[in-house]
Amino acid sequence: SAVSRTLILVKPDGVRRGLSGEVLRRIEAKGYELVAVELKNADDALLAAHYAEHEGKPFYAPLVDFMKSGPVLAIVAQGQNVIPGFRSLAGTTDPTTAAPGTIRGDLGRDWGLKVQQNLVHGSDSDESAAREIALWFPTL
Ligand code: DAT
Ligand code: MG
Repeated sequence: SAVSRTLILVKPDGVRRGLSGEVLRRIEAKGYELVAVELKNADDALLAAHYAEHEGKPFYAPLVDFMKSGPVLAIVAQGQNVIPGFRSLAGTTDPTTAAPGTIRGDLGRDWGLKVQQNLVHGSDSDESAAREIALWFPTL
């Protein structure tokens, strides 16, 4: 299989809690290569495009508001099977039940808020990765 790239975000909760380095450490410890890393303040247009698949869902508006609540660390990582590989490192969506050993399982929890603040995003397919990398890193 070919080397691929994925778009990873340390969400505002992760940046606020000082976990950017811990997420980068886990990506690198797994053996993935960092291609681009940049702290960004996402705007409505970027987030509407990034989360287009979720438009209309009840958590969509609070999710976009949360993603604008502070800076996001945007990362492009590269390696064999990095797309499913990073999803595996991240753990399942709900941090309460994400497996121990994963980023969300070890470091995330339910804070009783309107949206799941689960520390990281990772692209879920080749198509999503290409689309999301173009959105977050248009010059890459
Ligand atoms: P993932 O981030 O695991 O790919 P997703 O793409 O289904 O999950 O959803 C995007 C984000 O939206 C997710 O990271 C947290 C939030 N979210 C998803 N489902 C939710 C729900 N039922 N209630 C609140 N927030 C939710
Ligand atoms: Mg997703």
